[in-house]
Amino acid sequence: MNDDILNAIETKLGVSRRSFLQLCTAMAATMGLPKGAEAAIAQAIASPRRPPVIWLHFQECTGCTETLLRAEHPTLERLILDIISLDYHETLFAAAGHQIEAARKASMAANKGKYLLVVEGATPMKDGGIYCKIAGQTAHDMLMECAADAAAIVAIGSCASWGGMPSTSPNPTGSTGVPVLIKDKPVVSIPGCPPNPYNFLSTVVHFLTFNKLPDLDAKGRPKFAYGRLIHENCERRAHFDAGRFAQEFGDEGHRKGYCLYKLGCKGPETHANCPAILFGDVGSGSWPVGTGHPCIGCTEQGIGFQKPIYALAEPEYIVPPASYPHVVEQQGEGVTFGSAAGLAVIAGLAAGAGAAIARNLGKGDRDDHSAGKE
Ligand code: FSX
Ligand code: SF4
Ligand code: F3S
Repeated sequence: MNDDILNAIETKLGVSRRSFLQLCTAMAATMGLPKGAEAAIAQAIASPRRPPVIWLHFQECTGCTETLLRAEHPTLERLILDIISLDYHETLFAAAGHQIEAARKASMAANKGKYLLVVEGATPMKDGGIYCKIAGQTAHDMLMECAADAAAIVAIGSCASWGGMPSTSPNPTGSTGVPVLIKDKPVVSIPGCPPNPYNFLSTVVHFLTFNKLPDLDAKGRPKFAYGRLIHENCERRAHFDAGRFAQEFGDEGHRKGYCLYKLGCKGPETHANCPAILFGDVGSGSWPVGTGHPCIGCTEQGIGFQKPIYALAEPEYIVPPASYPHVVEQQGEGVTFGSAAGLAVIAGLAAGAGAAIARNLGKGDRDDHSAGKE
């Protein structure tokens, strides 16, 4: 890669070229792209071309936006906000009222067929859609208006993907997701409540680099992020295979980090890369099961917000025994890793390398700089 591009990156993002190249390589690996794709990714990120983005907010808690912005080290949100041109976002814009609506219409008119539409939140359809209105327009009308000239649509979060929490039974406002309402445009869903920002970043980078969305599964989710079950990469999987389960919160098995299946963990029927890429900035990142809470299946339509926490998951291809051994003190005995579980964990860790690098990008460079000054 030529020096001009790398210099441009150092100036644009304030990260060292070595860290940046590591990130591009790891991102290409995470997305399962062929060798050489890292150069195309680096070039696309360095390019001054920034795709215009119109970001809508409907029925939601704004957690999707928050998860992008609340990294302790300004890396992910900086990468995202530097590679796109955010032309409309109710929460982040200083402007409001007529001014912000005029900005949205101006951007859409100037970028017909070129802008990316990001939708956060569910769309209520009952009673003419009156339960969510922006600037006097129903969410549904605004969605249709903005989708008409979009190049592609990203449904960010479970609410936009299928209705998520607002659509929980009895679904009083008739909430639903973007894929149900838009059939004539490419729509990618990035479910999760909130979704992992790294999956959003990778999807946007894929669009920026190749001008198309990544490969999707049957539910419209990027395969690179939702192709495996949580259960396949879970660090507690060896306990599952060995029949060691926490029986209730706070018991000995729970304190020892045993499998959370009997506490209602939906990892065996939920597809997502949470255990591989982790969330947040605490230590080197964490995730629900890592903190001792069972996965509630927030990325899986039909599971998250629908299947109660007390209901046991139905593993897709490993049926556990009907009764479970009690937790016993195992002095001197290590946990035996089933080879499939061991390999899956290793593969999962490799897939999460990009997120780990992204998480530490700003931090590492900042540490390097401060070390250099001493
Ligand atoms: Fe909240 Fe987003 Fe959940 Fe929904 O994330 S974190 S309720 S998926 O739309 O803001
Ligand atoms: Fe991990 Fe849950 Fe599977 Fe247990 S049931 S191994 S805690 S994903
Ligand atoms: Fe959601 Fe389960 Fe991941 S609850 S964040 S899919 S571990």
